Amino acid sequence: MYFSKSFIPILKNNPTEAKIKSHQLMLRVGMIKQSSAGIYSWLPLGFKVMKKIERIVREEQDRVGVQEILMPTIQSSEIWKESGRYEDYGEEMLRIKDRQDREMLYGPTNEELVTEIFRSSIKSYKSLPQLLYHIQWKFRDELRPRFGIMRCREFYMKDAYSFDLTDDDAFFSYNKFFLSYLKTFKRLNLSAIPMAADTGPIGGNLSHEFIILADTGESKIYTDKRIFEVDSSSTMIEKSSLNDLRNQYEKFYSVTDEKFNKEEFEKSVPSEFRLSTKGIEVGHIFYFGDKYSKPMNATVDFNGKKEFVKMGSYGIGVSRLVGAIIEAKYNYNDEIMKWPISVSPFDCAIIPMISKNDSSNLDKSNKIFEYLKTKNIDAIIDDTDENISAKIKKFNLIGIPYQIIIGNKTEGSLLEFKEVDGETQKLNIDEIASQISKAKSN
Ligand code: 5CA
Repeated sequence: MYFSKSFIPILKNNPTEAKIKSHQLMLRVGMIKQSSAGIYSWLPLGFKVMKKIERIVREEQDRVGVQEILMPTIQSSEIWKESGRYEDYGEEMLRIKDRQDREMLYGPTNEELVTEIFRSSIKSYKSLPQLLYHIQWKFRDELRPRFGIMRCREFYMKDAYSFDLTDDDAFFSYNKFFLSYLKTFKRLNLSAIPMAADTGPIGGNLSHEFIILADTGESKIYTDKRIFEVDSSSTMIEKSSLNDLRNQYEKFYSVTDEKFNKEEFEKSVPSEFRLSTKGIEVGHIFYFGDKYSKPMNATVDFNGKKEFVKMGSYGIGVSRLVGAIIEAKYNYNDEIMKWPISVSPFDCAIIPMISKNDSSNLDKSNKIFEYLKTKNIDAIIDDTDENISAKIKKFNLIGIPYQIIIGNKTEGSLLEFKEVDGETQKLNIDEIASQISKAKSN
C-alpha cells in the first residue's frame, strides 16, 4: 500500500473540539469522522484497528465455547414490553415506528431478543448450558455523548448471554467469561482489572466491570494495588480452577464508585496498597438469574418440571477499546503513539527519502515491501515527497510500531530500523522480518 493512494486524511493540527488524547489522535490521523453528534464513520485506519480487536475478542469467546450468532440492530418493542424494560429504559432508547405503525427500536442491548430466540428452540435442560454471543452495533441516546468513540451514541459491542439450569452452573458460565475477558485484554496489551460493580438498567446482583487505569477515564475506582499481581495464566476452564481465580481477585478490595464504602476500604486495604484513581470501563459482566426468563417465560424441562433458566450477560466495548488503547499507550508529549502489534493498522512503515530525479529509494522500498509480504508482514510505503523528518513525525503519530527508514545513511544491505519509540538499529531485511514476526507471534 502506498501512502499517497491510501485514505488517511491527516490534519495538520490537533482538532480543538476534542478534549482527550484518544479523540484528538483519532481525528488527527483520520481514523474516524463524525457524521452527527455521537455518531461516527470509521475510516480505513480506524476500521482496521477495530476489526483486529474484534478478531481477538471473537477468538477468545470461541475458545471458551461460546457460539456466535448475529441478531439484528432493529428490534420489536413487544419483547421489551414482556420483560418490563420498554418504559424503564427511558430516553436512552431510540424508538422508531415502521410504516405499519408498529413500535420498533434500535437495540441498546439484547437480553430480550436473545431470550426470545432461546425460548423458542431450547426445551430441555439437557441442551444446557447455552452460551451465545454476537458482535453488533448498538444505539444509546446518551444524554452527553463525549470523548469521541469512548462515549458515543452508536457503538460496536460484543455481547454474550448464558443460559443455565442452576445458580451453580450459571456461576461456572460467569467465570468462563471472567477468564476469557482477562485473556482478551491481555492480548490487547491492556491490564484490565475486574472490579465489583453496580448493575444499572441490566439488573441482577453480581457484576464486574473490567477497568483499565487512565486519568481520562469516567469510572472512579478504589482498589488494592496487589490485585495487579494476580496471575490467570495457569487457570483452566473447569469449575474449581475458575473459582480459585475469582477468589484470588475477590480477596482484594476493588470496586467502582457506586459500590465504594470508605470504612470498608480503609479496614481491608493497608494504606500503602490503597489506590483511588480513574479508569475506563472496557467490559462489563452481569449475573441476573431469572430477571428476564421469568417474565418472558423462558423455561426448560427438568424431571417433569418447568424451570426458569438462569441467565447472565457479558459485554465488551469493541469500538471503545480503540480509544482505550490509545489512552493507555499514547505518549502525548512526544507525539508518539505505538499500537500493540496485535491490533496495529499496519505492521511496519517503510519510509524512503525521495528526491525528484532519483527513484532508487522507492524501488528499494517496493522490493522490501514485496519481501515482507512473503513473510506475512503488512507494510505501508510512504511514497510522498515530504522530507524524511516530516514523514517520521507523521508515522510517530499514526503509531505503526516499526519503521524502516531508507535515506542517505542506508549502506549496502543494512537498513535503518526502529521501533517507533526506540533506538535506530542497522539490520538486514531478514533480521528485520524475523524481529517483526517474533513480535507478532507473542
Ligand atoms: N447487556 C450488557 C452486557 S452484554 C450491557 O449492555 N452491558 S454494558 O451496558 O455495560 O455495555 C457493555 C460495554 O459496552 C461497556 O463495558 C462499554 O465498554 C461499552 N459501552 C457502553 N456504553 C457505551 C457508549 N455509549 N459508547 C461506547 N461504548 C459503550
